[in-house]
Amino acid sequence: SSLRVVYAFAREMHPKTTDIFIQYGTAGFRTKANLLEHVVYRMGLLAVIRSRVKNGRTIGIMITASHNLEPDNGVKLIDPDGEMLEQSWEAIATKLANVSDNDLEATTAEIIKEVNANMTLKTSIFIGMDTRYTSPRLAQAAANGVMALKGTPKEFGIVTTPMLHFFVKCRNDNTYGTPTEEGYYEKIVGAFKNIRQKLPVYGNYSTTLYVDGANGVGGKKLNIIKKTLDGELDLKLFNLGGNGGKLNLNCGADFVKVSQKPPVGVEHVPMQRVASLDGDSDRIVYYYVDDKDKMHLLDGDRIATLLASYITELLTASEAKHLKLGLVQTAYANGASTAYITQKLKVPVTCVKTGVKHLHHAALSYDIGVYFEANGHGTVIYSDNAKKTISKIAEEGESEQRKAAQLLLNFIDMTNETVGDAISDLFLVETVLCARGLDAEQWLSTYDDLPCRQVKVTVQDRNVISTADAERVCTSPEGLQTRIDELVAAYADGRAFVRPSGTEDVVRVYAEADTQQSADKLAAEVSQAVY
Ligand code: NG1
Ligand code: ZN
Repeated sequence: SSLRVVYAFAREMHPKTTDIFIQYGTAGFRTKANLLEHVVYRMGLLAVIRSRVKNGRTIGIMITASHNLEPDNGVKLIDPDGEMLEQSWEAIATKLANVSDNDLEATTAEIIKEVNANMTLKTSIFIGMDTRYTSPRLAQAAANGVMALKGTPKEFGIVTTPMLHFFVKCRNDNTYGTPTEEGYYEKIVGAFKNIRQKLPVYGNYSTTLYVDGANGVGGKKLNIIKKTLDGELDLKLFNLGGNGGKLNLNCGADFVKVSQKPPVGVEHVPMQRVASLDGDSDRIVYYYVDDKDKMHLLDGDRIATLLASYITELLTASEAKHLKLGLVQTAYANGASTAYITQKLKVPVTCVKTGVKHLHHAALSYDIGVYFEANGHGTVIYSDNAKKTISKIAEEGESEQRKAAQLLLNFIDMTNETVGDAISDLFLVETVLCARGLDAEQWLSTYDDLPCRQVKVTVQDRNVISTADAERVCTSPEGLQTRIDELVAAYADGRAFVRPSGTEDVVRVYAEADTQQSADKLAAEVSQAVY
């Protein structure tokens, strides 16, 4: 059969050259780039099967290893509404990725039967990639996989991860926007410009924003956007990938957040706010360096609280207060942020397991759900009911109400609701800072973060650690939680937890306490207990 030819082709072109088991984790498959070609080819096959189970709706394949260093790469699938691949398919993906070349044909046939895919349906698969030098070759392997099962690949070349999520969503729901890079700029940057016309710059807000592009794709795209801005924002871009700058190396959102240090490659002007993106531009954190050379971090928790409080303000002004707004965090959220949100903002908070799919899912239970990981991955999602209500007020409300609702509509348009998006989040943050006339120092002063420390511990088998209660409690190995409790009890404002990473072969330890010294010490002690 023609499929025979397909599998012979796979063996020739994208052979499985390793026996190392690979798992579809929190962010798809991720490992050294040279171990991935057969995996990506097979994800091309799986994307077509997935699309045919979804009535031929478009599926996305993104080639990226996000904040990891250059030698790594990865692949993940995007479901029709622009969300992460449905969890039950992760096991299917893992199975397909690990079978031998000899078993590929039979396993593919088995999967097709199991999921009941109608293989006669026409299907288009969107493929995007980040800036890694190994990405083009992997994107080609994905396209070959798609064509092998008679799907049509559409390659977008180098795009941010959230752009590809946006394109997939638009392709399957044209009311959301146009599935092109221009369509993305038109919607998101267009809404930002629109809102700037309504909210003049005032107070301590300055339109100058420095950006650390992590030597990845996000900075390059902001460079395109910069040319279309007309004084609304004066972007000064650093780490754009030139001058020997290496992807994510000592720069980017993950480096800044975890090391609590400013990135290399950025000119530091005291008190100047800087936005730091990660390698595929789905994370963003802010920071500034003060006149004593001390860095102050404004992370995902800060962004979440800023956005939630502004949306609450607009909801009140538009008299749509009955819409329920809630915030979703993980155990990594700084305790001070959670206290501020619940006690000062009076916004309900849900805590879920690490991984965007869990946050997104929990956010769906609110009319308006703001979700952010402390590392800067997050967005806001609005229910149909919320959108309808706000649109109605924007048309029919009293003058003041109408104005607030119209701002809210612009705010919604500026948001990439499919997934956390550094570029979209950047425009959202800049809008709120401008609306409130804030500089970075004032933004920081809304509450004081508890000093914290995050470290990695390498153990023989990270999966011996199991957790419960949104990863805040360790259920095995026996005795570990008791030990952690004992250690924590010795510190004022102490809190600590451990969990196995879903993307690296390590156990992560997080600790916070009343001073940096204590947080560091507690993290070290808990690491010792894990070891
Ligand atoms: P793991 O490696 O499971 O901790 C990391 C991040 C997640 C998420 C994923 C996907 C932390 C502590 N963990 O997961 O939040 O962003 O990568 O990129 O930041
Ligand atoms: Zn990323």
